[in-house]
Amino acid sequence: MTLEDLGYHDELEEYRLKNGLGDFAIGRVIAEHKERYIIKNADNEFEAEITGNLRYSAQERTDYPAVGDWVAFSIFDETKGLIHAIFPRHSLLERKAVGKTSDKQIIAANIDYALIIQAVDRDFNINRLERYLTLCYTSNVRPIIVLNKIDLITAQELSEKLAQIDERVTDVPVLAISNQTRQGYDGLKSVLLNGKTYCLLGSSGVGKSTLLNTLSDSTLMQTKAISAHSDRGRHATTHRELHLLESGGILIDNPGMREVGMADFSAGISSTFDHIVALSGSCKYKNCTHTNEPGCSVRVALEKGELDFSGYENYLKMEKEKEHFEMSLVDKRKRDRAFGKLMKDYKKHYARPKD
Ligand SMILES: Nc1nc2c(ncn2[C@@H]2O[C@H](COP(=O)(O)OP(=O)(O)OP(=O)(O)O)[C@@H](O)[C@H]2O)c(=O)[nH]1
Ligand SMILES: [Mg+2]
Ligand SMILES: [Zn+2]
Repeated sequence: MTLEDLGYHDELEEYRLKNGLGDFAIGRVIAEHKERYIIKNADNEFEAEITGNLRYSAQERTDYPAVGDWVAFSIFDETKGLIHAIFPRHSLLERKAVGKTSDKQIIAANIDYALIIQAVDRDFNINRLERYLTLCYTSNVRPIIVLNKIDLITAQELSEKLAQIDERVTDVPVLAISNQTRQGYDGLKSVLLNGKTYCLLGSSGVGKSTLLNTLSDSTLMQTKAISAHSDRGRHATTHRELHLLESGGILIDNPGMREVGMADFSAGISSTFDHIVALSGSCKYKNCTHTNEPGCSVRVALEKGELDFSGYENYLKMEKEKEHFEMSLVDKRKRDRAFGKLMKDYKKHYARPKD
């Protein structure tokens, strides 16, 4: 195994040399456990922390290493490490933290492709697919849709689902597989390229970890059967983990997502709904909301049946969330600024000058 198999490439090497990191070891973060990071390089795995300096200068979550990051580190005691620098990321998958209005959560860094996995039995949902697509487009990650557990439905049912996706989603590869029968595995393996990094996204129980295990022919990750009565609290995977497949390709397994929270989705929404954006160019009003304005081309297309109504509704819903998120960011900044001013005033009035 080489660093290149792990995804290392020329641009990273250039950065390393230009930034005086030549004396450090280079590796990739494959797991994180509460500010302790597991780093992998061609020789070994290391348990590492970040330097005090890095911690001191970190201002937000994105300044800390994430799974998928490339880092420069020093080695001690053979398998221990100290992280000195994080390499620039070519992509960062982030989502809104669950239950928080303006906080973001990092999913993984330096991802080339996301495998968006839905199980065809009860998880299948195109609105949610569109949310994942938007997440990918915003984060500079190429999406691939994977329908799993096709052993549970008939060929007829599968082709109906594929047709439904085709109605709403353009220009995204769609694969249909079964981890149980390995149907569709050849097609899947052909999209897994050596040195490229793939992030497994999807709800809990759709078979992400089973897919990783089956592809690697070993039990890398624990899996768990879904209880018949309730899906709540079953999460089999509780942390992110990066694995290198012997057949080529790097897979990052994730805990299932209960909701695909939106954060900064502006660029992503227009890519997911590019057909609506194209229509909106000929709306009468420039800031048309496509809801009740006269001369709205989107409404006209809907009335003519040229535009799928559920897709349109999903678009409006996500636009609304985006607005809401942006507002809460503005609020947060205002609060932060007010707090900053308070501290400044406090220091001015009460802090004594040093003598
Ligand atoms: N019938 C069928 N069952 C599958 C298939 N793939 C996975 N399963 C089953 O689905 C259940 C959940 O699989 P996991 O791999 O744990 O799901 P996961 O997406 O990793 O779930 P979390 O880790 O909780 O996010 C297990 O009982 C698997 O055996 C498949 O292709 N067909
Ligand atoms: Mg799992
Ligand atoms: Zn309009």
